[in-house]
Amino acid sequence: MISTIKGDITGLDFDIIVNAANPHFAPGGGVCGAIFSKAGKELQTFCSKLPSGKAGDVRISPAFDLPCKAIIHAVGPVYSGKECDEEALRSCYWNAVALSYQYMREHELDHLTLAFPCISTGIYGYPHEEACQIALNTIKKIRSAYPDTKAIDIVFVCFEQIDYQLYKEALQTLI
Ligand code: AR6
Repeated sequence: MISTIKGDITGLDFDIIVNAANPHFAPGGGVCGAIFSKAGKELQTFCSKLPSGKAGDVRISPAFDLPCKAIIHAVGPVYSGKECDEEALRSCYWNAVALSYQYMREHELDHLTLAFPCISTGIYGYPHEEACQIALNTIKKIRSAYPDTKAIDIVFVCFEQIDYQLYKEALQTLI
């Protein structure tokens, strides 16, 4: 299932929540700031040992004090209007689902819950509507290329009304 809710991703007791991260996997503002402050110092210690990445890359960490089980840190692109932005944003969603699927297999789960924020649409400035279309098209593509990934229930957690409205409308046409 693919759905959307409005709210704060840090409160969810999902298997995995996704962080809109920076290339150093360091604490920051926005959803990243909320995740690091609620997960506790141990998350910062863990993430400081991760190799730095580039836009589109993902890493996984434990959730420490958060109610979910793990966090996937996805490095969104800083919006520049170039074609590479779209490719990088697509990679965030594709790689996060692929890594979640790997986690599901490793933990011998037959089902997994995964929550995404609207990556890059805050501090990184990606236009909301384009970002929403890229996110949903990517999820659609990976589910059709790898049908086993349909065992992952995906929820887009929108902090802002504009995103919630966009996802609600786009999901109606997608389904
Ligand atoms: N739960 C869900 N979504 C949230 C929350 C929350 N608690 N808080 C904010 N959002 P942003 P980016 C939404 O700025 O644009 C950080 O400093 C927010 O409304 O968090 O990818 C990182 O370290 C927006 O829709 O991430 C990076 O340096 C969405 O999350 C940089 O910001 C993404 O906004 C990443 O920028």
